[in-house]
Parts: sequence; structure tokens; C-alpha cells
Amino acid sequence: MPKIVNSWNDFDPLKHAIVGRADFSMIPPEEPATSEKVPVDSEMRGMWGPRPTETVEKANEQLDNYVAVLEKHGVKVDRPTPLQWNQHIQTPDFRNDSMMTAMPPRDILLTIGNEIMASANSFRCRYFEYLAYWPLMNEYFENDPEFKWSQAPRPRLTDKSYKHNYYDEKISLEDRLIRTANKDFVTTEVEPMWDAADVMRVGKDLFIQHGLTTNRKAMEWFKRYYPDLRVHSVNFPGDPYPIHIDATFVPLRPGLIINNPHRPLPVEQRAIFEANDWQIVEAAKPAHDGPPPLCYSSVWLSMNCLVLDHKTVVVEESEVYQAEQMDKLGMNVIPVPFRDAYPFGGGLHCATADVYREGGMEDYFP
Ligand code: ABU
Repeated sequence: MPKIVNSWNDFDPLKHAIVGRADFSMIPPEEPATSEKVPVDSEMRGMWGPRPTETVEKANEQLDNYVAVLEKHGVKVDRPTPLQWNQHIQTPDFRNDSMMTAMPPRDILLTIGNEIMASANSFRCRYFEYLAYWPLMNEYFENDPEFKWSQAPRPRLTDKSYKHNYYDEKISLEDRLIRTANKDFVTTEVEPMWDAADVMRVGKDLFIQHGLTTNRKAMEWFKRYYPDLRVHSVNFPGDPYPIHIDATFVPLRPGLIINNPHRPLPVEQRAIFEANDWQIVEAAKPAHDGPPPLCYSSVWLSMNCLVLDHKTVVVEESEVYQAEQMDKLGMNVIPVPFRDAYPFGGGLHCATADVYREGGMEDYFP
């Protein structure tokens, strides 16, 4: 039987991926971990309910087009099976009035080698999102005898998992930055919590962002679960809303990373890259002054690109400065329109999860 699942990084030749779907997407009700992520001046504060139908249709159109582009470039694409997200959920520990979406898969699924693991997300509204991917996991399981289908320990997400009153409407941007610098985030340390999009995979090394969606205990859990890998906790003190590493620190090929200039990697954490002759280049400025309507993410989705191989990258069509920079860095750029999908949880990298990339577990930082 063929090997279906294999991926050790975000830059080796991509042959098989999952791309999300926007159907039935919700703006979830406020809960302890989500309040912190919504900027004070966002039109989304206090709002919840089904996303407008026309926005879902437009997002799906761009997602379908993205799939067609990937297929044209030799990538097999699978799609999740969305649930009706507009229903309340309950566990012994909490109740939430709705779920969220089957976008983006990158937050939920972490592929390391022949294993795809569902994450331990801190948002209650995302507790059952993994179910949208279970039919695919089952298919890979039945057809690839080496595939390891796994699930991280499920957090209980009781009230003890969050710092209550952490969010304060009056908090200034400066205060937020002080909190980020002090590594003071909304989650507590009672249990490991992490989003898969906080994990940057570079062969034997995992660089994991400690922020609003991934806590310290998750780092310890990763170290014990993957004893053969090296786990590095990284912070980006310039980010007032630190969530997900893939609009902050993005590898393009072995030896080259683009770094958000507003969120530079601290000097002491750069050492491992510099000692191994990796170049960290400031990413180009975004082409837009603000995100599209009803979007949680920042303008830095400009750098949330999908690398197809060491010379080819997919960049959002209107992000002309980012595309120009990629070109100068020696990449062939495939432009794809995707801004209508941004409100559903992110950009081109977010909207995918790796199933198969060529290559094995290299040691890039010996
Ligand atoms: N999911 C990536 C979002 C990162 C950002 O808002 O900058």
C-alpha cells in the first residue's frame, strides 16, 4: 500500500494537502480566550452568529479556485466535511452557544512525519472542529499502514484554564505589548493547550510560538511526546495579539526565513539560525491598510504564503510587495486571489494542512 502521509517542514515539494471549506461558518460568541484576540476597535466585538451567506459563497469560490491552482501544480487536494457549526456544544466542563468553521485546517492538524495529530485548542468554540477532518483521517488510516492518526490530550477548558478579567476594554496597545513581553497571556498553565498553527516545523526542530493560543505546558508536552525532536519556545514581543506563527516567521526554503518586521525574533532566539547560516529577512510591507470586513486576522496575512517547493510559492494576488520580494529572493510566484477567504480564519498557509511533502527528517541545526 502506498505511503500517504509524510511531511517534516513547510518547504519541501508539496504533493498532497487539505484545503478548508467555509460552509456554515459562524462568528462564535465571546468566551474567555477569544475576547483577547478581537481588537478593541474591531466591528466584530460583541457580535456573533452565522456569517453572511454572500461572504460564505465568495470565500468558497476563492477556496475552490485555490484548490484548482494547487491541482494544476501537481498537488492532490482533499477537503473536510463541514458540520452544521451553528449548534451549541456541551462537555462536562463547559457549554458554548456555537462552534466556528472548517477553516483553517492549519490551526487544527499538525503533520509531523507520518503522523497527523489533532491539536489541543484553547477556544471552546473549536473543541469539536476536528470532526470535520475525521473522514479524511479515517481514509488515510485505511490506506496507509504507516499513518499515525492521533489526538493531543484534550484540554478540559474549565474556567481554570483562563485568567478571568485578563481582557479589559481600556487596555492600551502599550499595555498589551508589555504583557506580550512579560509572556503574560490569557491562558493559565493548568493543562497543555496549543494551536497547530503555532508550530513551525523545520525537520528535527520545532519552533513553537508561546502566545495567546499556546501555553508553556504545551512546550513541555511536545518535548515529552517527541523525544527525538528539539522543541524551541519562541516569542515575538512586538505582537500585541500573538497568535499563530505563520504570519510572523515563515521559512521559504532551507536557510531562508522571512520575519514580520513589527514582530522581530529576539536576538537571543536568533542565535540558532545565525549559527547555522540561516538568513532571516524582514518581510515586505502588506499592500493593505487593514484586514477585510469581519476578519480576526491582521494585515500580515500578506506573508502567510504556501511554499510548494524550494523555488515556488503561492502569494495572495493583491499582495504586490510581498510577491515582488519573493521574486527577488529567487522564488517563482503564483498569485491567487484569497482576501474574501481571510475572514474565515486566515490566509493561504492557514487554509491548508500538509498531508504529503517529499523529503525526510533533516537536521538543519546540528
Ligand atoms: N492565523 C494567522 C493570524 C496571524 C495574524 O493575525 O497576524
